[in-house]
Amino acid sequence: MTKRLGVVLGTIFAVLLTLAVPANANHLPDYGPRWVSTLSPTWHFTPSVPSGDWRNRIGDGVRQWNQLGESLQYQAGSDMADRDPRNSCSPVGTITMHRFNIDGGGGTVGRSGYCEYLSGGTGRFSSWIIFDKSEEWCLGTGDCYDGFLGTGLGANIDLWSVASHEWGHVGALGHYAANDGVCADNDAQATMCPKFTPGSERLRTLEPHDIDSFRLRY
Ligand SMILES: [Ca+2]
Ligand SMILES: [Ca+2]
Ligand SMILES: [Zn+2]
Repeated sequence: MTKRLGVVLGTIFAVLLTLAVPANANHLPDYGPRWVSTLSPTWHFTPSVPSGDWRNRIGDGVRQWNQLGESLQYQAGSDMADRDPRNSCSPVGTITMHRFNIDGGGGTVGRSGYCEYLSGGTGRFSSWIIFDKSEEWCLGTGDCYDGFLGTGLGANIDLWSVASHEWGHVGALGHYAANDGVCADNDAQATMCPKFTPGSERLRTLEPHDIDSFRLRY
């Protein structure tokens, strides 16, 4: 079977939102092909992801989607060798977790991508998530420091939030527009908004628009 690397578009930026313009919320656009041939893909850490809080928060992220009870259910698998997933596809039906520098502190904090079938199957072939090792990650489940990045200011990029968001991309969900009403920086901010405020924990749990969009697909 043949396959190809998807375009890398799944990026979440950690910057303060500007004034959000209320708008009618829309269902999310696709981010690459949906899972079709494999609705029980397995996900795998690589040695680049430390044990403990790192792995627990990534697990918290995938749980948000699994607990919706739809046909797509991610299954935990054993560790796989690390590599740069942007250069080659992992085996069919697998999703790999990576942690390395993307662009230094700030800017992009996480990224997701995929491979898709070109023949011998339909839809998404495999997928991956990279977390930027250079961020001041907040690894717990409580309140993260509210403030901008800076030396000694404290950890303000919420790993659980970023994990929930990137897992949405693994499920082929794209972004809302930054000025969509569901992306206002408040307690109802949707997980699949493209930006969030450092120190915010608002993307951890899914909002109705995220849920509806996932259910439309699976
Ligand atoms: Ca970064
Ligand atoms: Ca906070
Ligand atoms: Zn994103």
